[in-house]
Amino acid sequence: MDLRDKRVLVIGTGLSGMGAAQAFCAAGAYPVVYDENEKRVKEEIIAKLKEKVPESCDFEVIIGALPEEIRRMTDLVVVSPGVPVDTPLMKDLKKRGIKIWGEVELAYELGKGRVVAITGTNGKTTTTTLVGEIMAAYYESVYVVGNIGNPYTLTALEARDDTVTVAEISSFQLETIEAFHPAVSAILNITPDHLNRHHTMENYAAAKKRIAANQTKDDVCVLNYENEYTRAFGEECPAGVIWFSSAGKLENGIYLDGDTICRSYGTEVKKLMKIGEMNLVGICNVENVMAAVVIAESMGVPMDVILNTVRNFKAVEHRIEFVATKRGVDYYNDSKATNPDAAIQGIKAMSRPTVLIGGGYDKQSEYDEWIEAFDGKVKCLCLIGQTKEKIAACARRHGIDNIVSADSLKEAFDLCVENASPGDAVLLSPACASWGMFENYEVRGRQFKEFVNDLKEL
Ligand code: UMA
Repeated sequence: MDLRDKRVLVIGTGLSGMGAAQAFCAAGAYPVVYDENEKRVKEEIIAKLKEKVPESCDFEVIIGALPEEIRRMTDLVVVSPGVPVDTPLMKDLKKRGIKIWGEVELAYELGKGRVVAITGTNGKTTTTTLVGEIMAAYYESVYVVGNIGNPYTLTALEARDDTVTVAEISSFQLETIEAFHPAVSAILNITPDHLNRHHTMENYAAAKKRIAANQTKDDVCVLNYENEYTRAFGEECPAGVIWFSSAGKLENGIYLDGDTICRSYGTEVKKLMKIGEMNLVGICNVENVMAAVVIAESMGVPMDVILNTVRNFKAVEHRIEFVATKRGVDYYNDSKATNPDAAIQGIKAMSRPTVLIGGGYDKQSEYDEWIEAFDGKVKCLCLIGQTKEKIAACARRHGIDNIVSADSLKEAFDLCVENASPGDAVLLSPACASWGMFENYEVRGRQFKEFVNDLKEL
């Protein structure tokens, strides 16, 4: 689509919206940048954008209500992922027949080269980061973008025909794609999350599956054989499927056999590496590595380059990240565990008595499976945030009584210090989003790490 002189509307003034506005300016369009939240400061947004766009770009910023004349004059809307597609405003724009894209669709339209797109309830960030590192070890022009916190639109205009863009894509972003067509896609797993936004598991899974909607048999979709939703999707997936499994041998795919990762091509089986060669802990990370290996292989990277990068790869920040040992206690930051399934991986990775910080924003999740995964290891459960009572009630039903609660992360941290003894672990793995207490999970994780680093030895 030629965007020159088009009147476009960007909804949301967060990372995505600001990225989209910059891309529109660079493409010669006139963006109206809009945010429903009256607390956003118009002058600050204008100043921020002015720093980043050419002087000739004629943009406008609107906060609060969106005037009728803007709705009438708009040719295209680009919506941020955090904006639900069924709000009254979105319904009104749709009714008017205006084209609505997500920021990912806009970036794809503007970009060049091949795209790898990775989604899944958990493991997206680790897998995307690892795939990005593998690509960078072999190709010259590589961008790692998307839900990982680096808006795709910011690099799309710089992409060349030989560029590889590795994109972490969320279900929110997939709801608003149209022609987005990755050469290689992956769905790592689908477990309950974001049900307040998608309402049902079926809707959530349907959004995830859109990642392959424009793929053909010439493309590749990497899927988890051990997840009921992704296994079923293999039957209808329009791309050629490569499976991964941490639980059993596969005839054609990548799997864990004892402590060895193997790649099978029909009757030929190659032993790739022992899991002890990885610097990552937990079965979830074995799955992430297996997915990354076949994604990279499908993108034409030689296996020796792939395996060397895997051997050197360290855990990403906020994902079962070891912080420090203080007063004989090991501290781990798993702030990225924003849903119960991710938090299950966090507690499973602990091998000692653990004081666990949980709770946060209420996404209407159920916590039973997470609490069952405690497996006798959680000696004290310290709860924060909107969900603290719901989680406490659930924990009590599962026979856990040592529960304390706190009004802030600092208070929770101090309670952990009090309750932990030498030889224990303290784990921040909240099973909930951080919203309401923090801007995002990164801020929550960094604050936790600061408290750990500031803790004096006795
Ligand atoms: N807003 C409205 N109307 C609404 C809702 C929101 O105007 O109805 C405005 C808000 O006032 C705010 C802006 O929209 O100013 C925020 O937009 P956003 O929530 O889409 O946030 P961004 O800062 O643009 O960040 C988004 C992703 N956020 C979400 O999907 C919620 C970031 O993923 C992503 O890194 C970034 O784009 C760049 O691509 C974060 C996330 O939490 C990490 N993702 C979820 C997850 O991983 O579980 C999906």
